[in-house]
Amino acid sequence: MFKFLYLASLLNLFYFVLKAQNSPPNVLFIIVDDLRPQLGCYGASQMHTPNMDRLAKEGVMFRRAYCQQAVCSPSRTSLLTGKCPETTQIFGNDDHFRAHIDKVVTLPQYFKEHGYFTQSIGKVYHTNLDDPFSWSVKSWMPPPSRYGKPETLAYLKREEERLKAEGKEFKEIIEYDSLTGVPMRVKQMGEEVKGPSWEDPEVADTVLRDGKTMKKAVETLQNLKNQKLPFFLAVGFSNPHLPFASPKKYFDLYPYESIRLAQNNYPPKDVPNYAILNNGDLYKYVDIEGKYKVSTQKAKELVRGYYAATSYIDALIGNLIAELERLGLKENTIIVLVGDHGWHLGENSVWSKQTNFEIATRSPFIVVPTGNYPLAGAKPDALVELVDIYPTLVDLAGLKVPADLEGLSLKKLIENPSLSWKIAAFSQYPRKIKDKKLMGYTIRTEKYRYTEWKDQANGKIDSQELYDHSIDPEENTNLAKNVDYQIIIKELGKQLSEGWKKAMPKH
Ligand SMILES: [Ca+2]
Repeated sequence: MFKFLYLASLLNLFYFVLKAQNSPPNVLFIIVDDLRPQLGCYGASQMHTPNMDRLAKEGVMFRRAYCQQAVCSPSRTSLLTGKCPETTQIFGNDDHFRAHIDKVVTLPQYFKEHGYFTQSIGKVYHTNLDDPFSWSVKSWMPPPSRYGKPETLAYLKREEERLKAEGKEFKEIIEYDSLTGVPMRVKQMGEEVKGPSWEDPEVADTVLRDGKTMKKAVETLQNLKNQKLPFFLAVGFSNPHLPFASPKKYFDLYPYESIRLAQNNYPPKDVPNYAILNNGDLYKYVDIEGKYKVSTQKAKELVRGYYAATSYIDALIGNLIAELERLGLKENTIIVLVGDHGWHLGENSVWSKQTNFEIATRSPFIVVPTGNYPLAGAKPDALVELVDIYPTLVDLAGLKVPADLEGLSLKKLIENPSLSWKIAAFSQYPRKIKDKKLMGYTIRTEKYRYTEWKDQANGKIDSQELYDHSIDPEENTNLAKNVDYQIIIKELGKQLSEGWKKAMPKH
C-alpha cells in the first residue's frame, strides 16, 4: 500500500515537472449559459450527459463552485476580469466594465499579451457587450434566433412586422466608445417578441443556434491547428438558457411521464419577499400564464425542456472535444467547462436565476489539465469561486499570476484535491424595492448560507437569511430569527463583512 502511494506521488511529481517543461498549452474555454450542476457526473442519475461526464472523469470536477452574481453579464465579467462585482461595478446586463474600470486586463487579453492567439465563438461576454481588447480577431456570433419550427419562425416574423408597423419595433441601441470601439452601453427600445418557452423541432443539431456555434468552433480548431501560436479559444453556448429549444431527439431522452418536479416549490419559511424572484424572465414567453404562476403541466414541460437543452449542449461539447482529439491537440490543451450560474427549476418557488440561493449561485466547473492528469476523476469538496478561473488558467499555463486578481489559483488544489481551502464563497445580488435600493450579500461556508440585504443608501441591514445546510440543504427555512443561531449569525456577519481576502487558505 505504502509502495503504491509512494509510486503514485512520484508519478504525480513527474507529471507536474514534465508539464512545466512542455510547450505552452492551449486553452479551450467552454462556457454554457444558465447551466446548473445537474449532470450525470454531479450525481444526477436521470441526466444524459456522457460528454461532460467524460471531462469530469479525465480532469477535476469542483463540486462546490459558486458564481459571484447569478446573472449573465455580472458573472461573466467577474470571471473574465478575475474581479468581484464590487470592483467591476457590473451588477446588470446593460453596461461594459470598461465604462467603470479602465486599467483592467481580462483573462483572454492576458493570454494575448503573452503570445497567445485568442478567439471568441458564440456567447462568451454577455450579448452585445463584447470586449475587443480580449481577442486577436473579431468575435463570431451565430444568428440570434433560437427556434427551428417553421410555424414559430412565421409567428415571430408576423409579430415583429406588426410591432414595426405600430412603431414599437424592438431594438438594442449600442453606444460605442469612439476611440476603442468598446460597446459601453446597451439600451433596449420597443417591445421584444418572445416565442414559446420550449421547442422540439425535428432538425439536425447544426440547424439550431448552438449547433452553428459548435460547427464554427470545429472549423476554428482546424484553422488553429495550422498556426504557430498557442491558442485560447473561448466557446459559448446559449442553451440551456430560455427558450429551451433543442432537436426533438433530446426531448425523447426524457419522456414527459418520467419528469419529477422539485418538492420544495414554495418560498423558504420566514424569507424576506424580495429574496424570491418567481418567474424572472420566464413570464415573457407566450405560453406562460403570468408572473407568479406555473401550472404543474407547464412545470413538467419546462423541466423536460431544460434537461433536453442540457443533453443537446452535452452532445455539441462531445463533437468539439472529438475534433480536438482528432486534430491531435487534446494532449496539450487545458479544457475548462463552466456555467455562468445556476437556475431554479421551481425550487424555492422560483423559475429563474437572479437570486442568492444555492440553486442560483452554484455552477458546474470542470478543468481537464493537459496530458494524462494523474488524479483524473478527482472531485474536491473545496469551496471555490468562478473568480478563481482567471488565476488558475494563467497558473496552469505557466504564466505569472497578476497581483491584482481577486480570485485564487486552484493549481495547488488540482495537484492535491484534499487540501484545506477557502472558508467561504461570496456572491451578491441587487434588488430595487420601491424607493429602496438593496444589495444582498451572501456567503456559503462549509455548513451555512448566510445573506444580508443592505440598504445601499445608508449601509443598514434590511433583513438577514440563514440556512443550515447540515439539516436543510434545500434552503427551505430561514433561521435568521431563531434564538439558537444568534451567535453563529454574529460570526457569519463578521466573516461576510471581512470579505474574500480573509476567506483565503493560510498556505
Ligand atoms: Ca446566464
